Amino acid sequence: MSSLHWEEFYAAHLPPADFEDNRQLLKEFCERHSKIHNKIVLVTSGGTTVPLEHNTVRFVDNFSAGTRGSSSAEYFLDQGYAVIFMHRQKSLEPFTRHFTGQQFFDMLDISGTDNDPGTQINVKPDSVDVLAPILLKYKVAQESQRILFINFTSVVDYMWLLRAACECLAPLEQRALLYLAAAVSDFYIPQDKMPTHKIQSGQGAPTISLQLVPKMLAPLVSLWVPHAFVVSFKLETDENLLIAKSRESLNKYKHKLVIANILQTRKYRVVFVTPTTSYEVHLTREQALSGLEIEEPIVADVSRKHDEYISAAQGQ
Ligand code: PAZ
Repeated sequence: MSSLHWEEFYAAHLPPADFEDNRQLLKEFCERHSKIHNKIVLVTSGGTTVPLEHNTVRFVDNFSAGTRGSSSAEYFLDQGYAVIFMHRQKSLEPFTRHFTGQQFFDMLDISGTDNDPGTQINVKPDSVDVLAPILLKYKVAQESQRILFINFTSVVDYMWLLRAACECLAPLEQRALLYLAAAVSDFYIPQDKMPTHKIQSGQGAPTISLQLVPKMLAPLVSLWVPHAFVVSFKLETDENLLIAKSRESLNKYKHKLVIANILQTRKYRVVFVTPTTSYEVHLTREQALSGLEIEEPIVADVSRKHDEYISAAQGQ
């Protein structure tokens, strides 16, 4: 199974409909924060889809809920970064992730009836302590324009937005950090091999042939953002492959860090693999029970490494 060269991939696949609007938002965001000498992190989050039809009824998806990316985005804001949060539509988002499903409604009280003009909605007193700190952080991030939300659905949308974000981040050089936590499909159906309309069951069971998505980390590191601090994630299900595959990725793409994780244990254990070392970051049982999220120490460590990288470049 051979894959297209990355340039052929872009030539063969149209950008998403709202691409130009997003590109403009990315450009303005990066220019604004570049002027005031902020560091910017691009956090990618959630899984990409692989549509089976142009008028997409069905698609191949993956497990990612966007927990890693959405929580990390909050910790990067705490560390003083401006954050581009590039996420799968309808996956978890910073701040609102704390109140999914019915949780938010359960925090509210309503008095009066639906046609009573005096109807009041209040946050229950015992929920104020939970909601207030998160709402405050959200307001600060929004009002200071330190977070930009950009969303994607398919793997093709993701690739277009990733390259556009890189083009806008490139002028920041070392101050740009890429934290690529999205679970991006390795396989897809090229647009010219996809049926236009819904696949009909009357025609029998379809044979679906997937092709390899080109590895965008190669042009990203060497051409698009050659001075940025690039962190990729590696997910495996076989512990025996985890470190070897992470090291292979570092050797091949020459970026700064791979954060390796196993599907089942990813919420409390990751391994930092750098060109020279590898070490574990994990939560103890007590830390996990107390509500500490592993993204807090992950982001603290990544930010520290990024600062050292900036200082080293300035000292040259
Ligand atoms: O989104 P989530 O919190 O459920 O999962 C996070 C993750 C496992 C997708 C991420 O940590 C990761 O490893 N991303 C890269 C996956 C890969 O392409 O190897």
